[in-house]
Amino acid sequence: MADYEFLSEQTVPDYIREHPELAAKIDPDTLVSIREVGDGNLNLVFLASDAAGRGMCLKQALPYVRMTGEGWPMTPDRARHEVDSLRAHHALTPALLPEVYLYDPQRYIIAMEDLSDHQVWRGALIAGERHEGAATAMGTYVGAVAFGTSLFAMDREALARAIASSVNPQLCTITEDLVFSEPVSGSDRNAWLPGNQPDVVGFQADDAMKQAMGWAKWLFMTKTEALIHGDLHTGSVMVRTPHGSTTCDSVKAFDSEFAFYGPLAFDLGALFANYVIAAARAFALDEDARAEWCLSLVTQTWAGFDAEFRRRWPSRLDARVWDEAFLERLLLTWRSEAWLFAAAKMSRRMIGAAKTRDIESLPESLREGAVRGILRLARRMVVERDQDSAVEHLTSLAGSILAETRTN
Ligand code: SR1
Ligand code: MG
Repeated sequence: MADYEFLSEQTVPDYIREHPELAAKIDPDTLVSIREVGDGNLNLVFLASDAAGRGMCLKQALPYVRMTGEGWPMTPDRARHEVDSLRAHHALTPALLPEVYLYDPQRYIIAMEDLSDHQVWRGALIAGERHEGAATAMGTYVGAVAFGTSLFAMDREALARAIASSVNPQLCTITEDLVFSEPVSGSDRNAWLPGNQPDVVGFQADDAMKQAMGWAKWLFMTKTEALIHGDLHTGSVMVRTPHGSTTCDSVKAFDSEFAFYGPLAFDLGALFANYVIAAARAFALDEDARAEWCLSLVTQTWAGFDAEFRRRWPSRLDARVWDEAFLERLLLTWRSEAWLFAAAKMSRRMIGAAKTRDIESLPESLREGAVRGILRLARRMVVERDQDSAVEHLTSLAGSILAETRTN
């Protein structure tokens, strides 16, 4: 039994009324719409709008995983990790995150900017839309976080306190199990199409893949580099374009309840993996030009990241030891680790729990080839990153494998 009250569409007006800082943003007496729109795996999400057209989002963490129900308890304190990271990241790149209005630690509710004039990027990608600028913006976001929440920018005491309060073991355990351990070693939560049985058997028998996932999990559990988002897939990004345009005028990362001080390249790898998944869908549908465009997002994100990190680099603390040669070596390390994390993130979505709609909404006959291609690509990536981790190499490898393995 939870010891706090869950929000409902009926109680949202009173909740706003009871909090003057919210009632100043939206009129609880003239609400014209209140909808529960949570479509993620974990939380309740309400969108409210008033007669003057003002909106607000109220997100509440449940004490269990919504995807499975009460049988999988999960700390609602994850909302604190989300709000702390949203605030820290917003301070670094205000345009790329929603504004937080209030955090209620008794009921684990975050009140924040309404983004209902945006779309979830994954949905837009599935619909075949283009949102130019979104991938670069996400690279900028990760670059700002990489620098601004790290030892390059933070006072030693403040950094230690930030690391301590970011420790998020329950959410990290989900990632450690679902992303790194279970796909390659087996779990009751895994599932795949009968036609992909040989692909999964090959994947799980691949010693290089197993070694790579062990390494990736170790990095994830030991590298305390920056306050990463922790779940930066295309369903954690909102995009908006002006009417008639395909160029974004707003891009926002959200849903950072998995945030903790972890390996920076995990966020890059999550983005890369989800671009590959979007490309696999497009190849499966014989939309080759679109698939190549999806793969070009990898290059755009890396370029945005690289540019933003380099832009901030001159203001680093202790340039005595962190010189230009260090910078180049660091960027190469992150690029190679991003390949590794991308391989983990793309294969978990094919084998493990919590799959992606990009692939699941394909007819089974097409899904089989898309899954085969992604698993084959992941196996190649964990090996090839040691030879050449250029992003162009990743996109050309992905293009040839995904085009070759598609089915019809
Ligand atoms: C039990 S949560 C399953 C997945 O949903 C989240 O979005 C994360 O990706 C997590 O692994
Ligand atoms: Mg999420």
